Formats: sequence, C-alpha cells, structure tokens
Amino acid sequence: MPQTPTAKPFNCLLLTGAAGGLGQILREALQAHANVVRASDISAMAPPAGDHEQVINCNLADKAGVLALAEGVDAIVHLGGISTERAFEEILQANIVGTFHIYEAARKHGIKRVVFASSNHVTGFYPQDELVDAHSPRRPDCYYGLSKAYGEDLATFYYHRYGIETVSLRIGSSFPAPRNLRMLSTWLSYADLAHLVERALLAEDVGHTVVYGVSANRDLWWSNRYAAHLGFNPQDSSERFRTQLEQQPQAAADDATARLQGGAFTAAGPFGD
Ligand code: NAI
Ligand code: 15L
Repeated sequence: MPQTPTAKPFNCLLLTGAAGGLGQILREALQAHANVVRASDISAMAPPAGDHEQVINCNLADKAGVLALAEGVDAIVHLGGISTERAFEEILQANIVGTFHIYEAARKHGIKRVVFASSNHVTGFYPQDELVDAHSPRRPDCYYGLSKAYGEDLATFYYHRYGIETVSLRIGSSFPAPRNLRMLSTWLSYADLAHLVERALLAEDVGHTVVYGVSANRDLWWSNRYAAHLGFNPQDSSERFRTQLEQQPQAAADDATARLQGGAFTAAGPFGD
C-alpha cells in the first residue's frame, strides 16, 4: 500500500551560511523538516537548487537584502558570517550588523524561531579544567567570540521585546573528525549537529536557550544542565580518534593556549597593526 507522506513541521526554512562547511551539511539535513529550504550565502553555492530548495545570494550586511531574503519564512537557521578571528571591522559587518539584520527581518515578517550558530569562543577564556555552563559569566576570547556574545544578547532582547524565540548553539568544533588533542573535548559530529539543530527547531517554549554543541566525548568542559528541555542527546564520541591524535606533537608546558578552552583563538591577532 502506498505510504502517506508525513507532514513536515515547516513550510519554508531559511538557512544562512549555506555555502560553508556546516551549511552544506544542514542544507541537506533540513530537507526533512521543511517543504522548501531557502539556502543563502554571500558566496557561490553548489549544487544548484534542488526540487525543494531556493538558492539566493545575499550579503548579511545588506539590510534590504536580508529583509527580502526572509520573506515568507517560518524559521531561520543562521550560520552565516565570519567563522574565525579576523579584524574587528570585518567581524562587525558580517556578524554583528548581519545578525542584527536577521533579527530585524524576523521581527518585520513575524518569524518566531531563530537557531543561531554561536560559538564556544563566547567562553573561551575559561581554563580547560573548569566545567562551564550556560549561566557561567561569559569570557569571550577574541573579536569573533565577542560578536557571538552580541548575537546571544540580540536573541535575549528580541525574545523579551518581541517574543521571538532563539536557541543559541555554542558549537564546539564541528568537522568530519577532531583535528587535534583539544578537539577530543570540543568535537561535535555532523550527525549530532543535525540532531541538535532539529531539536533547536522543534522543541517548544525555548525562550532564549543557550546550549553547547558538543558530542558525548569522554572529557567534556561544558554542561548542558540548563538546556535539558531541548532533548538534545548526542550519540557520537571523539574517543575513537584518541590514539591517533595523542601521537601528534604536544604543546609546550608554558603554552597558555593549550590550557584555555578557546585554544589558539585566545592568542589570535591583533590584525592590521
Ligand atoms: P564557514 O566559514 O565554513 O561558513 C560560513 C559561511 O558564511 C561561509 O559560506 C561564508 O561565505 C558565509 N558568510 C560570511 N560572511 C557573510 C556575509 N557577510 N553575508 C553572507 N554570508 C556570509 O563556517 P562553518 O564552519 O560552516 O560555521 C558555520 C557557523 O557556525 C558560523 O557562524 C560559525 O561561526 C559557527 N561555528 C562553527 C563551528 C565549527 O566548528 N564549524 C564552531 C563554532 C561556531
Ligand atoms: C569556531 O567557532 C570556529 O568557527 C571553528 O572554525 C572552530 O575553530 C571552532 O570554533 C573551535 O573552537 O574549534
């Protein structure tokens, strides 16, 4: 007997940063949750739009462009922006002004849910032997981390002022595999990322929830005790990469970046001096 297709929870989802490493993964994963995925980036995106996709180039710094981009959308997964440490002026346009434009577009179009790709670099200046959670005072470790802290503040403001709910994902290190010893603690597998974004879209009454995006690794630096209502249950672990990564050259004993959660980001820059 033919199966009746299950109705998808969203008609149209907007994905920013769709050309990036995580955007390419989520562009496909989000198909399960929406009739149409509107994929956007400042850069060229491949492959071209499929049957249930729209592909639209847009610079997040262009306010009118972002407003048009979000028209007819039910929820936004906002990944777009500079994803490493850069000069403040670059970060300002893409991440700070760009995220403001996303929230303004949500407000004007009545969009009630944003999933915001924040970063562990909001708390990168904590030592690796301290357990941090969503209520720990923030310690941004670079301009990039500061921009993500500002994005989280926008989320809090737009929730209390306009009722727009956000789940801010303080993503650890999301790559096909952990690349160094630090990432044994910070790694988020792509499967766990897709599950986290699903929960961030579908969980009810999230207000503004902050959750660390990390797999079920052996030595965790972050507790998600304040995000249990999301139902995020990571299944992967970095442990199978340990033996190989422990053979890499170790950091010098006086290397502060090896003791801080943010790693090399805590010492990046300054730029343009
Ligand atoms: P990525 O750098 O591969 O992708 C970011 C995308 O944003 C790029 O395709 C870029 O073209 C686009 N972009 C940059 N400036 C833009 C602008 N002005 N307008 C429109 N689009 C613009 O980064 P990745 O790894 O895919 O990360 C996605 C998001 O998750 C980023 O916001 C990043 O900060 C965050 N994140 C990622 C982590 C990871 O381990 N991959 C860890 C923590 C946070
Ligand atoms: C991030 O926020 C970056 O976007 C990503 O490229 C990784 O370097 C990650 O943090 C990390 O901390 O490993």
